[in-house]
Amino acid sequence: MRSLPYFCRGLVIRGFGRGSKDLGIPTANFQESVVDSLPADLNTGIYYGWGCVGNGAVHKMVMSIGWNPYYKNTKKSMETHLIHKFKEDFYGQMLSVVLVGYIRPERGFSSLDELITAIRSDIEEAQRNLDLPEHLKLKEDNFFRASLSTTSNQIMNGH
Ligand code: ADP
Ligand code: RBF
Ligand code: MG
Repeated sequence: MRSLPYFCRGLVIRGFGRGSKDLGIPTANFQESVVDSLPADLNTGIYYGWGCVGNGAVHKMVMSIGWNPYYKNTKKSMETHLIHKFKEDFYGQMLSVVLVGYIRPERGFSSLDELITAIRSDIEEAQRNLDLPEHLKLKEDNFFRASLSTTSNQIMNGH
């Protein structure tokens, strides 16, 4: 996909409150302006990449972009699951991510169990792919170290 790798950052807002966290798969939802800024050629679907909260460590992540057909959302969202156990929630904080690879389109499922099984397999695929040297180097990208006091646009123009 032409737009990859795609760098973006924005604030974490409250999501749909469906208890993804209770399922063991919390997803940090991006503020609307981040969703609205997506390039037109970046398809909806499931991606993997790297992400960090504030100035914290960079972790592997999986992201769902779109309307969650299983729930038939009317609002497009970008939901990031960081593959790391956090001690606390980070609503209102700055989340920085780079989308590195595409896994699959979003789809509907006939049960919540099937959705969770699919997400677990996405996580495994992300774990494996991100260990490849060409993907590991993005973890060290200056994007994750740039001062957060600079506006995100100024930073992203560097890419
Ligand atoms: P919501 O519907 O508000 O998005 P979730 O159940 O999806 O609620 O939980 C998401 C929240 O959980 C995030 O906004 C973040 O504050 C917190 N969180 C804790 N650990 C993680 C993680 N590993 N990945 C993403 N979010 C996490
Ligand atoms: N929602 C869907 O409706 N269809 C999907 O194929 C789908 N895939 C997902 C893959 C990943 C890696 C993640 C993190 C979320 C996905 N979601 C999908 C979104 C999911 O429905 C949402 O996070 C729910 O809140 C989980 O209960
Ligand atoms: Mg969420």
